[in-house]
Amino acid sequence: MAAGKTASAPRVMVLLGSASDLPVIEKMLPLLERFGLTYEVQVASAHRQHDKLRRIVAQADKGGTEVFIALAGMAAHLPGVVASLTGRPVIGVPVASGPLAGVDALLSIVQMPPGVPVATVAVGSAGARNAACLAARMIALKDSGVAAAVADYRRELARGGS
Ligand code: RP5
Repeated sequence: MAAGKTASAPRVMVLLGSASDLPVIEKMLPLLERFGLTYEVQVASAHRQHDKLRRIVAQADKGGTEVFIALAGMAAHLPGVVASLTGRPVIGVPVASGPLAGVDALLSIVQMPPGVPVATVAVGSAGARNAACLAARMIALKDSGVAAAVADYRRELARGGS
């Protein structure tokens, strides 16, 4: 669906609870590209499309996807359900889509039970960008090319970039 996608499993799988969450990843996708990471974006609600979600995660897991990023608003069970379906790292991004402005999603995503972790970032687009940075830092542990791209980005921030 998105640029950066490859024929095999993407290195980063980005899952959205709803197509209405798409604007939140606008600034995240160019970052994944900057870090040289292949990715795929899929909409798969934990509540409305449970079977589809299971299939996507199983296929990505089998294909070698290294990190999952899951965004959701309101009750926001998506990141936690993804973490229950894979042993790979899951980063959760709370979306401010309901009357509680993302506090609901933040608390839902961060409060995982022991043994099923979700690395939770800030609400909204800033959190989504950090999800890309965190995924890159994880993958950089074993990939010097990605590590170099992360270092380059950090140098840019130090020069006053954003
Ligand atoms: C969540 O409910 C989604 O992640 C979205 O943020 C919110 C509203 O979804 P829609 O009603 O717009 O599909 O599951």
